[in-house]
Amino acid sequence: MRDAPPLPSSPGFWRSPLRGPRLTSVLGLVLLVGITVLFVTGLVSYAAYNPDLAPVNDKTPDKGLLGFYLFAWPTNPQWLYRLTQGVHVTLGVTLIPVLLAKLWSVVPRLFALPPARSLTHALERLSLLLLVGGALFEFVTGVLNVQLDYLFPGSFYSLHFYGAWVFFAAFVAHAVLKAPAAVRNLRRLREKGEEGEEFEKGEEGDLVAPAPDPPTVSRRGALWFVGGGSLLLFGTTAGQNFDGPLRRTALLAPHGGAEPGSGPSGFQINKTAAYAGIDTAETGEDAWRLVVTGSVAGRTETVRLSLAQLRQLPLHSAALPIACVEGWSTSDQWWRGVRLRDLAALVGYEDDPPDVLVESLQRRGAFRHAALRANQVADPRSLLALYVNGVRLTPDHGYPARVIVPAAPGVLNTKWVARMTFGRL
Ligand SMILES: Nc1nc2c(c(=O)[nH]1)N[C@H]1C(S)=C(S)[C@@H](COP(=O)(O)O)O[C@H]1N2
Ligand SMILES: [Mo]
Repeated sequence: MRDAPPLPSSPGFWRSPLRGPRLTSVLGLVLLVGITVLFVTGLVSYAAYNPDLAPVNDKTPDKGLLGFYLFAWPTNPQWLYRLTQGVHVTLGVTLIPVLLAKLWSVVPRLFALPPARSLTHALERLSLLLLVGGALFEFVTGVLNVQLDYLFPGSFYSLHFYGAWVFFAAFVAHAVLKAPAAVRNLRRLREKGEEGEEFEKGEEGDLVAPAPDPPTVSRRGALWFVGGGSLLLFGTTAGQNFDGPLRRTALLAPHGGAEPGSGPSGFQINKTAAYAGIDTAETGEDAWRLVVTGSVAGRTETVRLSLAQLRQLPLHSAALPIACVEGWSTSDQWWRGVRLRDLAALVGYEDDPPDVLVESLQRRGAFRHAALRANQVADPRSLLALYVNGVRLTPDHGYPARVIVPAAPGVLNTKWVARMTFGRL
């Protein structure tokens, strides 16, 4: 009589000769390093929004203690956010094949029976559920936000933020439990070679197929395959942080691959004026006014400036990039406009400019307003820009006036500015 076909819960069901301590340990250690970097750059990215400054900046107002680490985001070096967010998104995309391979390498355990042998075992499996579910959730929400920014519901930030903490708690527990064995496994394998090695319980020996199929690819070949996938993703993503021909290699980047046009205004545009619902009647020289308000020592002062009047103020230049949370960035552009601290001085803040709330003509959308911290206002390179690369701002880059601040995430660089309120946010 023939045996019944094995079920996924029986070890004989899994026949790939690739599974085992080596594959799982190598992939696990790559993820240990990579995901730690993702977590840190992710937290840093959130801090860069200055969420503790004002409700308009805070995308996860119920975070409570999870905001314990927030700090005042600096303005130096001016490429800071370009680096941290570029690393976050590029590395996240690059690690996708490694994550998938790692999950594949341990998939027999998903079906292991009995579901729980003891309370400890039950807890361990529960933490694995959070680990695997959390990892998939973070990668999927991250990729969706980068790729489908226009479609993603407003909750991306909170989903990705809370998901990161749930995942990371499980990840730390898992890494503490598994990393020593992973290192031991790799060391032992290097010393004694692959075959016939006995692995202790909990050291991934159970992943070795008891009745393996003949190999179709070596383990080294499989690792090259995963690495090649990562390299391909890296090569089609990283270019969105550079100019010229390199940018055109960013085939996977939603904006990066598109030709941003040429000439002085030929750099990445996130939301167009049409998308933001900006009415040209409101931005015309006659209609548009900048309303600047401040209140020093209980006295509120308001100044209204036409575009012509703004142009009469001292104009300054600064070479600064735009770096978006989606992971694309521009090289330094040559902005020219009025210093934010000079605008603060107009309404009474002679020396120490305070925080400011910047509001756009735009009526709907989460990015129509943003708050900037005093250190950002005080930086002499922080401008209300009227020109870029020697020409007037185009409507899509924020005509007649937009904010540009060194090292800040793109979202704080409000376009089509109409109103600035200094102090008392
Ligand atoms: N009013 C307004 N300002 C805005 C936005 C917006 O949607 N509305 N998008 C922000 C985001 S997310 C980025 S990355 C930058 C992009 O500026 P750019 O389109 O000139 O490259 O503008 C910022 N300023
Ligand atoms: Mo952005």
